[in-house]
Amino acid sequence: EGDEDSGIGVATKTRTKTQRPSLYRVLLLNDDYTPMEFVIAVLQQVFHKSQEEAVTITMHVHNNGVGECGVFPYEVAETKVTRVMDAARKHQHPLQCVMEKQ
Ligand code: NFA
Repeated sequence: EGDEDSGIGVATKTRTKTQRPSLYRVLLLNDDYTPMEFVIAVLQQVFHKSQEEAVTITMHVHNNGVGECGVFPYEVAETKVTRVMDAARKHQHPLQCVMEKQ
């Protein structure tokens, strides 16, 4: 007659907290001078938007002052902001693109 198992044990499994990458919202800001067609082209080329999506976002920014182009991990967001700002500078448009932690 052996001793009975008490049924009480010590949990030993390590539960590692999953590390999810921080996400950043990339935003376009309205201004009075950047041509609509330039903004539409940037949204298609940098953010892989369709013509229809690009027009919708451009009109949203135009009407509301700001609009979202997408949500990305930090380095991807940073690269897209740089591409937009480089294109705007090259064409001497005042278009501003920023990122913010989601
Ligand atoms: N407001 C600009 C214009 O009337 C168009 C624009 C849209 C600029 C979105 C910047 C962002 N030409």
